[in-house]
Amino acid sequence: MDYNFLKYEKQGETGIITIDSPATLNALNSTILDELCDAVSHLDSTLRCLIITGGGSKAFVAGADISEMAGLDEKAGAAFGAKGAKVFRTIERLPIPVIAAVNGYALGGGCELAMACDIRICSSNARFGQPEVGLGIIPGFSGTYRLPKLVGMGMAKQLIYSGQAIKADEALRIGLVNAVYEPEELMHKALELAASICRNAPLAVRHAKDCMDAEFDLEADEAIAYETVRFGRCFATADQKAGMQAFLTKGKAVFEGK
Ligand code: CO8
Repeated sequence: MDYNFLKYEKQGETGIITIDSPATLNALNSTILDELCDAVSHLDSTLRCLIITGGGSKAFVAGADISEMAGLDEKAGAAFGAKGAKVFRTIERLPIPVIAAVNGYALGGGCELAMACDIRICSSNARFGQPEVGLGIIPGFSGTYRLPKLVGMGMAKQLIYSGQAIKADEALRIGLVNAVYEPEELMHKALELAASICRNAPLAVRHAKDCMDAEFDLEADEAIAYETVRFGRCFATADQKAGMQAFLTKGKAVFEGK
Protein backbone atom coordinates (compact mmCIF):
# COMPACT_ATOMS: atom_id res chain seq x y z
CA MET A 1 0.00 0.00 0.00
CA ASP A 2 1.44 3.34 -1.10
CA TYR A 3 0.07 6.56 0.37
CA ASN A 4 1.09 10.21 0.80
CA PHE A 5 0.08 10.58 4.45
CA LEU A 6 -0.05 7.02 5.76
CA LYS A 7 2.57 4.40 6.33
CA TYR A 8 1.67 0.76 6.43
CA GLU A 9 3.84 -2.08 7.64
CA LYS A 10 3.31 -5.61 8.78
CA GLN A 11 5.08 -7.30 11.66
CA GLY A 12 4.18 -10.97 11.78
CA GLU A 13 0.39 -11.09 11.73
CA THR A 14 0.00 -7.52 12.97
CA GLY A 15 -0.55 -4.59 10.62
CA ILE A 16 0.56 -1.10 11.64
CA ILE A 17 -1.00 2.02 10.12
CA THR A 18 0.80 5.27 10.95
CA ILE A 19 -1.03 8.51 10.12
CA ASP A 20 1.97 10.49 9.03
CA SER A 21 1.57 14.22 8.62
CA PRO A 22 3.52 15.45 11.65
CA ALA A 23 3.83 19.08 10.43
CA THR A 24 0.10 19.49 11.12
CA LEU A 25 0.09 17.06 14.03
CA ASN A 26 -1.56 14.44 11.79
CA ALA A 27 -4.76 16.50 11.49
CA LEU A 28 -7.31 14.63 9.40
CA ASN A 29 -8.04 16.28 6.06
CA SER A 30 -10.10 14.70 3.26
CA THR A 31 -7.05 13.16 1.62
CA ILE A 32 -5.94 11.46 4.83
CA LEU A 33 -9.47 10.23 5.48
CA ASP A 34 -9.62 8.81 1.93
CA GLU A 35 -6.24 7.12 2.37
CA LEU A 36 -7.26 5.71 5.75
CA CYS A 37 -10.51 4.43 4.26
CA ASP A 38 -8.63 2.75 1.44
CA ALA A 39 -6.06 1.22 3.80
CA VAL A 40 -8.56 -0.28 6.21
CA SER A 41 -10.75 -1.50 3.35
CA HIS A 42 -7.88 -3.44 1.75
CA LEU A 43 -6.18 -5.11 4.68
CA ASP A 44 -4.37 -8.36 4.16
CA SER A 45 -6.79 -11.14 5.11
CA THR A 46 -4.06 -12.95 7.07
CA LEU A 47 -3.82 -10.13 9.64
CA ARG A 48 -4.89 -11.03 13.14
CA CYS A 49 -4.54 -7.58 14.70
CA LEU A 50 -4.13 -3.96 13.60
CA ILE A 51 -2.39 -1.07 15.36
CA ILE A 52 -3.13 2.56 14.48
CA THR A 53 -0.72 5.26 15.62
CA GLY A 54 0.49 8.75 14.71
CA GLY A 55 3.70 9.88 13.01
CA GLY A 56 6.15 12.07 14.93
CA SER A 57 6.44 12.34 18.69
CA LYS A 58 3.80 14.98 19.50
CA ALA A 59 0.48 13.74 18.25
CA PHE A 60 -1.66 10.73 17.54
CA VAL A 61 -4.11 13.00 15.66
CA ALA A 62 -4.78 16.63 16.71
CA GLY A 63 -8.26 16.55 15.22
CA ALA A 64 -9.96 17.08 11.92
CA ASP A 65 -8.22 19.67 9.76
CA ILE A 66 -9.55 23.05 10.92
CA SER A 67 -8.20 24.85 7.84
CA GLU A 68 -10.26 22.54 5.60
CA MET A 69 -13.41 22.86 7.74
CA ALA A 70 -13.26 26.65 8.20
CA GLY A 71 -15.03 27.51 4.94
CA LEU A 72 -17.58 24.70 4.78
CA ASP A 73 -21.31 25.36 4.54
CA GLU A 74 -24.00 23.16 6.09
CA LYS A 75 -24.09 20.64 3.23
CA ALA A 76 -20.31 20.35 2.95
CA GLY A 77 -19.97 20.14 6.75
CA ALA A 78 -22.41 17.23 6.86
CA ALA A 79 -20.53 15.56 3.99
CA PHE A 80 -17.20 15.96 5.80
CA GLY A 81 -18.72 14.55 9.00
CA ALA A 82 -20.15 11.62 7.04
CA LYS A 83 -16.77 10.91 5.45
CA GLY A 84 -15.04 10.70 8.84
CA ALA A 85 -17.87 8.73 10.41
CA LYS A 86 -17.78 6.20 7.56
CA VAL A 87 -14.05 5.61 7.90
CA PHE A 88 -14.28 5.22 11.68
CA ARG A 89 -17.23 2.83 11.39
CA THR A 90 -15.23 0.78 8.89
CA ILE A 91 -12.42 0.57 11.45
CA GLU A 92 -14.84 -0.33 14.23
CA ARG A 93 -16.37 -3.08 12.08
CA LEU A 94 -13.11 -4.69 11.03
CA PRO A 95 -13.28 -8.37 11.95
CA ILE A 96 -9.93 -8.21 13.79
CA PRO A 97 -9.06 -6.30 16.97
CA VAL A 98 -7.69 -2.78 16.45
CA ILE A 99 -5.38 -1.14 18.99
CA ALA A 100 -4.95 2.64 19.08
CA ALA A 101 -1.42 3.43 20.23
CA VAL A 102 -2.01 7.06 21.21
CA ASN A 103 1.37 8.79 21.15
CA GLY A 104 0.46 12.38 22.02
CA TYR A 105 -2.50 14.66 21.27
CA ALA A 106 -5.76 12.85 20.55
CA LEU A 107 -8.10 15.80 20.21
CA GLY A 108 -11.44 16.10 18.46
CA GLY A 109 -11.41 13.71 15.50
CA GLY A 110 -8.23 12.18 16.97
CA CYS A 111 -10.00 11.15 20.15
CA GLU A 112 -12.90 9.95 17.99
CA LEU A 113 -10.55 7.83 15.87
CA ALA A 114 -9.07 6.27 19.01
CA MET A 115 -12.58 5.53 20.26
CA ALA A 116 -13.43 3.66 17.05
CA CYS A 117 -10.63 1.21 17.91
CA ASP A 118 -11.22 -1.78 20.18
CA ILE A 119 -8.43 -0.97 22.64
CA ARG A 120 -6.64 2.28 23.51
CA ILE A 121 -3.23 2.47 25.13
CA CYS A 122 -1.26 5.70 25.32
CA SER A 123 2.00 7.41 26.13
CA SER A 124 2.40 9.48 29.27
CA ASN A 125 2.47 12.68 27.15
CA ALA A 126 -0.92 11.91 25.54
CA ARG A 127 -3.75 14.43 25.86
CA PHE A 128 -7.35 13.58 25.11
CA GLY A 129 -10.23 15.94 24.53
CA GLN A 130 -13.20 17.02 22.46
CA PRO A 131 -12.58 20.74 21.94
CA GLU A 132 -15.16 21.09 19.15
CA VAL A 133 -17.71 23.30 20.92
CA GLY A 134 -14.93 25.90 21.28
CA LEU A 135 -14.77 25.96 17.48
CA GLY A 136 -18.52 26.25 17.07
CA ILE A 137 -19.10 22.63 16.07
CA ILE A 138 -19.79 19.32 17.83
CA PRO A 139 -17.77 16.10 17.84
CA GLY A 140 -18.95 15.16 14.37
CA PHE A 141 -17.01 11.95 13.77
CA SER A 142 -19.32 9.98 16.08
CA GLY A 143 -17.84 11.30 19.33
CA THR A 144 -21.22 12.09 20.87
CA TYR A 145 -22.15 8.45 20.22
CA ARG A 146 -18.99 6.63 21.36
CA LEU A 147 -17.70 8.74 24.27
CA PRO A 148 -20.74 8.14 26.55
CA LYS A 149 -20.48 4.41 25.84
CA LEU A 150 -16.86 4.37 26.92
CA VAL A 151 -16.77 6.68 29.92
CA GLY A 152 -20.44 7.07 30.91
CA MET A 153 -22.83 9.88 30.12
CA GLY A 154 -21.87 12.21 32.98
CA MET A 155 -18.15 12.27 32.17
CA ALA A 156 -18.79 12.42 28.41
CA LYS A 157 -21.01 15.45 28.87
CA GLN A 158 -18.39 17.16 31.02
CA LEU A 159 -15.64 16.53 28.45
CA ILE A 160 -17.75 17.60 25.46
CA TYR A 161 -19.42 20.66 27.04
CA SER A 162 -16.20 21.97 28.61
CA GLY A 163 -13.93 21.09 25.70
CA GLN A 164 -11.15 20.65 28.25
CA ALA A 165 -8.33 18.23 27.46
CA ILE A 166 -7.31 15.60 29.99
CA LYS A 167 -3.93 14.03 30.64
CA ALA A 168 -3.07 10.37 30.22
CA ASP A 169 -3.51 9.48 33.91
CA GLU A 170 -7.02 10.98 33.94
CA ALA A 171 -7.86 9.14 30.70
CA LEU A 172 -6.77 5.95 32.45
CA ARG A 173 -8.82 6.75 35.55
CA ILE A 174 -12.04 7.26 33.58
CA GLY A 175 -11.49 4.18 31.42
CA LEU A 176 -10.82 5.97 28.14
CA VAL A 177 -7.49 4.13 27.87
CA ASN A 178 -6.43 0.77 29.24
CA ALA A 179 -2.79 1.55 30.01
CA VAL A 180 -0.23 4.38 30.01
CA TYR A 181 3.44 3.86 29.07
CA GLU A 182 6.52 5.99 28.65
CA PRO A 183 6.62 7.32 25.04
CA GLU A 184 9.62 5.17 24.06
CA GLU A 185 7.86 2.04 25.34
CA LEU A 186 4.48 2.59 23.68
CA MET A 187 4.94 0.81 20.35
CA HIS A 188 6.76 -2.07 21.99
CA LYS A 189 3.85 -2.50 24.41
CA ALA A 190 1.32 -2.20 21.56
CA LEU A 191 3.15 -4.91 19.61
CA GLU A 192 3.38 -7.09 22.72
CA LEU A 193 -0.37 -6.76 23.25
CA ALA A 194 -0.99 -7.49 19.56
CA ALA A 195 1.23 -10.58 19.79
CA SER A 196 -0.76 -11.86 22.76
CA ILE A 197 -3.92 -11.50 20.64
CA CYS A 198 -2.31 -13.13 17.59
CA ARG A 199 -1.32 -16.19 19.65
CA ASN A 200 -4.99 -17.07 20.20
CA ALA A 201 -7.38 -18.81 17.85
CA PRO A 202 -8.16 -16.13 15.25
CA LEU A 203 -11.70 -17.24 14.48
CA ALA A 204 -12.51 -17.32 18.19
CA VAL A 205 -11.09 -13.80 18.61
CA ARG A 206 -13.23 -12.62 15.67
CA HIS A 207 -16.35 -14.24 17.12
CA ALA A 208 -15.60 -12.65 20.51
CA LYS A 209 -15.27 -9.20 18.92
CA ASP A 210 -18.42 -9.65 16.89
CA CYS A 211 -20.36 -10.82 19.96
CA MET A 212 -19.27 -7.95 22.22
CA ASP A 213 -19.98 -5.31 19.58
CA ALA A 214 -23.31 -6.76 18.44
CA GLU A 215 -24.60 -7.57 21.92
CA PHE A 216 -23.84 -4.16 23.45
CA ASP A 217 -27.12 -2.66 22.26
CA LEU A 218 -29.26 -5.79 22.48
CA GLU A 219 -31.68 -6.77 25.19
CA ALA A 220 -30.32 -9.53 27.51
CA ASP A 221 -32.12 -12.57 26.08
CA GLU A 222 -31.36 -11.53 22.51
CA ALA A 223 -27.70 -10.90 23.40
CA ILE A 224 -27.30 -14.25 25.12
CA ALA A 225 -28.92 -16.06 22.18
CA TYR A 226 -26.56 -14.24 19.79
CA GLU A 227 -23.57 -15.42 21.80
CA THR A 228 -24.83 -18.99 22.06
CA VAL A 229 -24.98 -19.34 18.26
CA ARG A 230 -21.38 -18.06 17.87
CA PHE A 231 -20.22 -20.28 20.74
CA GLY A 232 -21.61 -23.26 18.84
CA ARG A 233 -19.87 -22.12 15.63
CA CYS A 234 -16.50 -22.28 17.41
CA PHE A 235 -16.97 -26.04 17.70
CA ALA A 236 -17.09 -26.27 13.92
CA THR A 237 -13.49 -25.01 13.71
CA ALA A 238 -10.25 -26.97 13.54
CA ASP A 239 -8.79 -24.40 15.94
CA GLN A 240 -11.17 -25.50 18.70
CA LYS A 241 -10.05 -29.11 18.21
CA ALA A 242 -6.39 -28.04 18.16
CA GLY A 243 -6.76 -25.78 21.21
CA MET A 244 -8.48 -28.31 23.42
CA GLN A 245 -6.34 -31.22 22.26
CA ALA A 246 -3.22 -29.22 23.06
CA PHE A 247 -4.51 -28.58 26.57
CA LEU A 248 -5.35 -32.23 27.13
CA THR A 249 -1.98 -33.47 25.84
CA LYS A 250 -0.05 -30.64 27.53
CA GLY A 251 1.13 -29.46 24.13
CA LYS A 252 1.02 -26.13 22.35
CA ALA A 253 -1.73 -25.42 19.85
CA VAL A 254 -0.99 -24.15 16.38
CA PHE A 255 -3.98 -22.12 15.27
CA GLU A 256 -4.51 -21.86 11.53
CA GLY A 257 -7.69 -19.84 11.57
CA LYS A 258 -9.75 -22.70 10.23
N1 CO8 B 1 -6.24 21.23 12.05
C1 CO8 B 1 -5.37 21.88 11.24
N2 CO8 B 1 -4.11 22.17 11.60
C2 CO8 B 1 -3.72 21.80 12.83
C3 CO8 B 1 -4.58 21.13 13.72
C4 CO8 B 1 -5.90 20.84 13.28
N3 CO8 B 1 -6.79 20.15 14.06
N4 CO8 B 1 -3.92 20.89 14.87
C5 CO8 B 1 -2.69 21.40 14.70
N5 CO8 B 1 -2.56 21.94 13.48
C6 CO8 B 1 -1.37 22.60 12.89
C7 CO8 B 1 -1.19 24.00 13.46
O1 CO8 B 1 -2.00 24.93 12.77
C8 CO8 B 1 0.30 24.20 13.21
O2 CO8 B 1 0.49 24.54 11.85
P1 CO8 B 1 1.52 25.74 11.46
O3 CO8 B 1 2.85 25.23 11.91
O4 CO8 B 1 1.39 25.84 9.98
O5 CO8 B 1 1.07 26.92 12.22
C9 CO8 B 1 0.88 22.81 13.41
O6 CO8 B 1 -0.21 21.90 13.30
C10 CO8 B 1 1.49 22.63 14.79
O7 CO8 B 1 0.53 22.99 15.74
P2 CO8 B 1 0.78 24.08 16.89
O8 CO8 B 1 1.84 25.07 16.48
O9 CO8 B 1 -0.53 24.63 17.29
O10 CO8 B 1 1.38 23.13 18.04
P3 CO8 B 1 1.32 23.37 19.61
O11 CO8 B 1 2.23 22.38 20.21
O12 CO8 B 1 1.52 24.81 19.94
O13 CO8 B 1 -0.21 23.03 20.00
C11 CO8 B 1 -2.22 21.70 19.94
C12 CO8 B 1 -0.68 21.72 19.84
C13 CO8 B 1 -2.64 22.08 21.38
C14 CO8 B 1 -2.69 20.31 19.62
C15 CO8 B 1 -2.80 22.74 18.95
O14 CO8 B 1 -2.23 22.53 17.67
C16 CO8 B 1 -4.28 22.68 18.80
O15 CO8 B 1 -5.01 23.16 19.67
N6 CO8 B 1 -4.78 22.08 17.69
C17 CO8 B 1 -6.19 22.00 17.40
C18 CO8 B 1 -6.84 20.97 18.27
C19 CO8 B 1 -8.32 20.89 17.98
O16 CO8 B 1 -9.05 21.83 18.22
N7 CO8 B 1 -8.77 19.76 17.48
C20 CO8 B 1 -10.14 19.54 17.17
C21 CO8 B 1 -10.42 19.93 15.77
S1 CO8 B 1 -12.14 19.84 15.38
C22 CO8 B 1 -12.41 18.22 15.13
O17 CO8 B 1 -11.55 17.38 15.25
C23 CO8 B 1 -13.79 17.88 14.74
C24 CO8 B 1 -13.98 16.40 14.44
C25 CO8 B 1 -15.35 16.20 13.93
C26 CO8 B 1 -15.49 16.81 12.55
C27 CO8 B 1 -16.88 16.88 12.10
C28 CO8 B 1 -16.98 17.46 10.73
C29 CO8 B 1 -18.27 18.09 10.46
